[in-house]
Amino acid sequence: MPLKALIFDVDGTLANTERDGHLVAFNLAFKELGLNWIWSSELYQKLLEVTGGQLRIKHYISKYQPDFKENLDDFAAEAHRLKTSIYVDLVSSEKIPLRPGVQRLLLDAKAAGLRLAIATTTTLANVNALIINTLGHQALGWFEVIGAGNVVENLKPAGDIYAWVLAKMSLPAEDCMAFEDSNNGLVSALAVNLPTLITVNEYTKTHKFAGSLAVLDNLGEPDAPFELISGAPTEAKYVDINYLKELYEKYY
Ligand code: XBP
Ligand code: MG
Repeated sequence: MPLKALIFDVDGTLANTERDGHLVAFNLAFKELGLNWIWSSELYQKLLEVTGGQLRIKHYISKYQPDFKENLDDFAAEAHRLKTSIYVDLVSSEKIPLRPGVQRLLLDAKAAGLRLAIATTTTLANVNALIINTLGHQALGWFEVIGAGNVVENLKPAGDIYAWVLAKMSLPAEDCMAFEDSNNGLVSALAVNLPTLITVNEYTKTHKFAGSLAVLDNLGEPDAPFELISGAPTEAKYVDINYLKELYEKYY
């Protein structure tokens, strides 16, 4: 089939790292810095509209801590460095699991000869830690390109990170499919014309996802079918290469 590569977002798509990793790490970093800022899950859902940890911290301060006196750029950089090291420790010790169907689909895709890549806003160290601690060190080699936030100037929802990954793979968008969990991620993938399959999570289930291939609750497993939230009706019960082919052929 003409579909040659799958490009995965990380946070919220491969694992529920926003809720179980990033949010926890931001709060621990603030505590370690002697600040009494505690981001609730409800607040974090709103803050997620701003992608990238440093930008999110700056946005939070401008909106919710107007009396904060330190230099914003310097503070955000330092707090973010601390947050990243806390996150990496957390992911390495607590083992945030992959979402349903992720490992199975990656293995199926590899066996089918599909090329794999990652396009994320988060820091490379975070991606590496998650992959190593869920799939093992060797799995880093499954992804021929890992595009992480700071290699491009404009983070999602800009299309820069997907454009960067496509250029590195020397593939046109029509040979690939993207996997995302959020509207910011979808807008980023669509900016470079990548057909995109959505799996929602608790933070993104209210997003609209206009232009996606389909919206599912998760990728599903043979004994735990996905729920089709929107998109063309299908006989598929879980996302496998056949279902991807079905989506891809309907799209083109
Ligand atoms: C992920 C993000 C990131 C993470 C935190 O978005 O927005 O900011 O929340 O990671 P996406 P960093 O899933 O769309 O790529 O703190 O390392 O930025
Ligand atoms: Mg995401």
